Amino acid sequence: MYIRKPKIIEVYDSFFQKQGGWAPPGVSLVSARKMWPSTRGAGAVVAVIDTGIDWEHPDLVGNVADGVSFVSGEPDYQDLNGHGTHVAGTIAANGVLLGVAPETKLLAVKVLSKDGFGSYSDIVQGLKWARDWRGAGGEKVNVVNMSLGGPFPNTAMHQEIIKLVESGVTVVCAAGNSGDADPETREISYPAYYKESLAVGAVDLKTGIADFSNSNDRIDIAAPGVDTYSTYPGGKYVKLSGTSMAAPHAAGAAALIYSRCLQRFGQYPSPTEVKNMLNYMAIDLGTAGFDDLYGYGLFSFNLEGGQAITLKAGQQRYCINNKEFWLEHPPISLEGIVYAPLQEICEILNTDSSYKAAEEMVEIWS
Ligand SMILES: [Ca+2]
Ligand SMILES: [Ca+2]
Repeated sequence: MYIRKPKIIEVYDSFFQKQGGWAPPGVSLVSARKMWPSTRGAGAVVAVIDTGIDWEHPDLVGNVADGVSFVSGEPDYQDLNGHGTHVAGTIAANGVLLGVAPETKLLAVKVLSKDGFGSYSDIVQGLKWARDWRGAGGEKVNVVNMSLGGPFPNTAMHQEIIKLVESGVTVVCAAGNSGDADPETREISYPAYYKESLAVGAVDLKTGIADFSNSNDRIDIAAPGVDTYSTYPGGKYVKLSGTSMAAPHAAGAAALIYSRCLQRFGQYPSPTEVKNMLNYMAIDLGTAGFDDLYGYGLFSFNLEGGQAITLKAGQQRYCINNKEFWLEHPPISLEGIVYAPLQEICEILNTDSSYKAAEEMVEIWS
C-alpha cells in the first residue's frame, strides 16, 4: 500500500501571504463557492487516512479536531511527508487558502509513514478508529478520504470499508495514478475499485483527463488533480498533481452535502444518496454518458445535472442540452486542440466564475 510521492512543482512561501481567502482554480472548477452562501461545511467531519496533517499550519489549525498515528516510529499525527497536509487543505483549508469545505472538521489518521508507505493492518486500524471516533458533542465521521491505493485487494480493508459505509460514512478514494489516457485499457487500484467506494479520477484545469488517471468501469467521477494548489507543512503552499489531489475535492464536496442536509433536513444523507448526488451533478465529459476515463464526468455544484457541451473553434454559438447560448470570445484551436478561457468555461458550466486569470485557457472536449 503506498502513495506515489508527487513531485513538487513549485513552493510558494510569500506569494500567498499577500492574498486573502483565495479559492484555488480546482476549488473554483467544482464551484464550491456556489454552496458557500448556504453552507461552508459546518457540522461535517472528514477523516483523512494519510501521512498525518501539519496541525500547526495556519490555514488548518482551526479545523484539525483530532488525530492518531498507527505508524511505528512516528508517535504523533504530525505530517512528516507533506501528502496528508496537501490533501487536508483541499478539503478544509480556511485561511489564506480556502478548501472546498472551509468549516468542516478534519481528523488526521496517520497510516502512511514519512516515506509514504503503510501496511494494510495499519490502514484497517485507522479506518476502525475513524468509525469509532466520537466528538465532544457526539459527532461522528461523515466522510473518509483515502488518497492511497495498491494493485491488490485486501479482505480486512474491504470489510472495514463495508462497515464504514453501512454506518453512514462516504468513503472517497483516489482512482490511482497508473493510467495511460486510454479508456480501452483498465487500471485497477484498491480501495478505489471496491463498489462501496467513491472512486475519483483526475482532470487538469482544462477539464482534460490527466494521463496518469486510472480508467475502469468503477470510476465514479473526475475532479481537478493537476497542478493543485494546497497547504504544505511548514506554513507553505505547493502545487501537486495526482488522483490523490482529485479525491479531496470530492471529499470536500461530500462534506458540504452532509452539512447542508443536516442543516436543511435535520439528518445526514446516506452514502448512496451522496454518491448518487455527486454522480448526478457531474458534467459529462469524454464520450457521451458514463465512460471508463471520466466516470460520470467532472463533479461540480452546477446543480443542473447531466449537462454536456460541445464547442467548436471560431464559433461563438454553443449548446447545452440542446439549448443555444453564445460565447463572448470564440474558442481557438492550438495544435488541433480547442481552447476557451477558463472564466467562460466556468460560466458555461455554471460553476464558480470568480477565477479570472486571463491567461488561463481551458481545453474543450467535443
Ligand atoms: Ca487506461
Ligand atoms: Ca462521458
